[in-house]
Amino acid sequence: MNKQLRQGHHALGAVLLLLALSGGLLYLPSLRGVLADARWLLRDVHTLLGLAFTGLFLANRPFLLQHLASAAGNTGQWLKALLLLSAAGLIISGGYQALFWLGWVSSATAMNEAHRYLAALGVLLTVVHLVWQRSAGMPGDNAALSPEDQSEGRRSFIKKLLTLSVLLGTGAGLKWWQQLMSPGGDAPDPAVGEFKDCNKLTPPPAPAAQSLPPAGGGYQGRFRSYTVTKKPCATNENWSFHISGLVDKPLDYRWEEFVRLPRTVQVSDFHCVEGWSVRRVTYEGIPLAQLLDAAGVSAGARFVKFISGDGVYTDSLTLAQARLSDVMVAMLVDGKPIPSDLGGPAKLVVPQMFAYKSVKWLVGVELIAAPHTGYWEERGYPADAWAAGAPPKGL
Ligand SMILES: Nc1nc2c(c(=O)[nH]1)N[C@H]1C(S)=C(S)[C@@H](COP(=O)(O)O)O[C@H]1N2
Ligand SMILES: [Mo]
Repeated sequence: MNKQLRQGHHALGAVLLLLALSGGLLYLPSLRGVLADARWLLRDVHTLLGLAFTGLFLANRPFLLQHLASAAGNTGQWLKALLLLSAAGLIISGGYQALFWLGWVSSATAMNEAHRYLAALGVLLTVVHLVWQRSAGMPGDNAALSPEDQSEGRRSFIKKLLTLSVLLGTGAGLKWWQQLMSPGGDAPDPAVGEFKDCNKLTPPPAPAAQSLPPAGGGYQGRFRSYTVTKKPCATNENWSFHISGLVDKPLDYRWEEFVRLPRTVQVSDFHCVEGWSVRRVTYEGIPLAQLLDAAGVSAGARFVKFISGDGVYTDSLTLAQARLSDVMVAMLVDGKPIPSDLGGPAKLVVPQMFAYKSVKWLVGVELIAAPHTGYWEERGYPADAWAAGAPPKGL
């Protein structure tokens, strides 16, 4: 490897390391709350690093292609070839995510998943690559081993690591492919039951006929169970639901009362602003307009503020948005009580807006006169979060 190539190669490696770090911080669910204030910065840094990586990758193209060309006949080169292919895959899937952020494509679920699997594979392959290069010695080093011993050791080492990475890579690839082809898998039982549920509420909400079996046929895709706090657990003692602020009659429901209120069933899609969606979710709950009418909205009220039982997360809608017929306080998903991981026992659902508006562990609704800036809106997201880019007609 000549000096220039080696420098380019090391730059590529350094950028990759920073990409893995920033990407890991963006991904790790447990860091969502801790790093919330830095999220936009992290995202921009990650995107710029991705651009730099793409530039370096393309600039190193002749050298990289050599690896690919010689891969066929040489075991050691396979690793590099795999590494190159995952880097190319990361560039494509990452680029697609950037297009989503620019609003040029409407959803990026599959690419988003692919990016995560490829990143995991890429990190693994890079570690193997580093160890392998180290054990092999850099060209020009004073190798202690004879060339034969060296290549012998190299070969058995690379075989073990390659087998491992190919196995892992194939597993990840297959999983992604399955996801791509049939979102949600073909399990007859939708995945609601797979999420953790620490709620202990009696009686449970009994599903309506359109909920069980779910009118939407079971949701397609996978919820990621986001939270910026510890996940709260509800009991009959600690849970209640209040409607307060500028209303004629403030209401405070115990669970036993709340679970008896009339509910409706709807099928709607769920879009996270970060580019993943879950389709055809069957929600059963109380239309928000029904709750607002029960409390009686005073003349001065213009906005509705939503309060989470996590004590931190809030969001808001204008009164007109809140009265959209598909805005509901959902209590069941696909015929099952919403598990605590997905925001149960009661979660706001605003299907036409990005899901950061859909406050999980909803315990309160407050009618207010002045706008309220919600959790993610304080951190840069727009208050009007129409997933289609524009409000529905008449709003
Ligand atoms: N209380 C609370 N509600 C929340 C969030 C949160 O962190 N806390 N995240 C929002 C975001 S950004 C998304 S994408 C969805 C995720 O819903 P899920 O965890 O059911 O997949 O919840 C929304 N509501
Ligand atoms: Mo989200």
